[in-house]
Amino acid sequence: LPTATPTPILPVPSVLPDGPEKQFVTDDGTKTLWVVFVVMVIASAVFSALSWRVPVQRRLYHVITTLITITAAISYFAMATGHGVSVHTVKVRHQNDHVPDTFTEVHRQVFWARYVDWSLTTPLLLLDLSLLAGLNGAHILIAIVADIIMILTGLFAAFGSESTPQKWGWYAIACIAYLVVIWHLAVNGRAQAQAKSQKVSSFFVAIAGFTLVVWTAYPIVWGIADGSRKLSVDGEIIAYAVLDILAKPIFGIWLLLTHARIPETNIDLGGFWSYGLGGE
Ligand code: RET
Repeated sequence: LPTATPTPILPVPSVLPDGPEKQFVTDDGTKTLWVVFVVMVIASAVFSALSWRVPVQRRLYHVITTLITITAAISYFAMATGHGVSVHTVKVRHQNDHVPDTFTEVHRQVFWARYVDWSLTTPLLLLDLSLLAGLNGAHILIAIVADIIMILTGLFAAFGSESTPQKWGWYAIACIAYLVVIWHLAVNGRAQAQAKSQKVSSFFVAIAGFTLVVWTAYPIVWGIADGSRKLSVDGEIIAYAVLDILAKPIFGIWLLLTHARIPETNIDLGGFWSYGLGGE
């Protein structure tokens, strides 16, 4: 009689080989993305409502600022629903004291939708500030192009391979472009605002100073999160969430309310903006 040999039952390994470490968003990150989406929608509604109370001739800042929060709302909707993100394979360096450094492979999510958002909204924010200061067209153009270069090279840096000169090379180019932006605001913008009026000048110094502080935090967060991967994906989302709320809704409401109080902030638009309104 054939004897049935019992099939050996293999123990299930308690630790499954699950490949490289995963740095992915969790519930906290997703919740934060939804909260910021709602904040941006509310801000857009408030800014639109504020614009109805002023004649078209004085709505330029309202239009620009509302477009900024609408763009952010769209980008946050994408990220909260899992769009605008891709997985980047990176090598993380572990520094050892007495033996050579070792590397491990990590799969990390990079939310590229941010860079799409920033490439549209940071030029608009600069436009708000440039118009307030009364910068000329040449300076506005240079500041905006430098800003777009900053964001796009920042995107390339985010997808650059770790431990290559390429990644930090892109980062360095982005930082130089950022210095060009700062130069235009701090030097040219301030000089122009001073020429306009005392009130405009002190408001410009305050809001451009606020902008400078908030904006400078972005490359710092980037360096910790995307640069050296020391911040989790959730941590990165929360840090950018705080900065985005300061840089867009808070900046926006401050600009629009002050604009309503200081008539010298008005810009003579004429041309196509007032076309068909019969002049005023
Ligand atoms: C990057 C990385 C590369 C170096 C530099 C950066 C600067 C980013 C800035 C972003 C500002 C974003 C704002 C968003 C709007 O709400 C791209 C992070 C210099 C200044 C204001």
